[in-house]
Amino acid sequence: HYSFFPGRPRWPEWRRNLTYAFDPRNQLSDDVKRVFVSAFSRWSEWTPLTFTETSNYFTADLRIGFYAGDHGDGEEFDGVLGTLAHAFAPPRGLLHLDSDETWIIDDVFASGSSSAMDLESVAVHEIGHLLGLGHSSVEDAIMFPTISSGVRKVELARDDVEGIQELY
Ligand code: TQI
Ligand code: ZN
Ligand code: ZN
Repeated sequence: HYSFFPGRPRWPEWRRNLTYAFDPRNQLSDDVKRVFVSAFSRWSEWTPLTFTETSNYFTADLRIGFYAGDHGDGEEFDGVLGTLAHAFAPPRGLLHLDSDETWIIDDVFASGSSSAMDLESVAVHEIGHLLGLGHSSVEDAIMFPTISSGVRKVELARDDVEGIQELY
């Protein structure tokens, strides 16, 4: 079953058209940006929320970046595997990914590394946190707190949909 963060934080009614931006220092490819378009659309399909990319990183509601090790928010990354990414509950809007991971952006590269992680799978999970979902005890749920390397799990389960619809 789904859960929320303590105090049930969520984006308020007047902030339902959310903007997102990528840290300009990362110089991300269009392929990476397309993964996020897809990941966001999986949540907007079931909620009144919309997600639009903006080039202004500083004014965006949601800020996405790839960093290694200690990157200044007190939650440091740990190299390959272990922590892959983290996101903060509303209204902070930060989604960080560990740049030391081998990220699978495109199925073509999926067989390359035994520790590669599917970027969209992790992005869909972290966006759930950005919107206010905690972890779920349902194994098929996107918000279940385990994923294996190389596995692609991007479809919201009924449990994820019920959780997000209770919040929005
Ligand atoms: N990062 C953890 C996560 O996103 C960070 C975390 C731990 C956390 N406890 C939390 C975030 C409580 C919010 C609330 O769950 S992770 C998975 C999963 C991670 C884990 O790198 O371990 C995914 C990132 F669910 F598969 F285990 C993405 Cl999909
Ligand atoms: Zn961080
Ligand atoms: Zn999580």
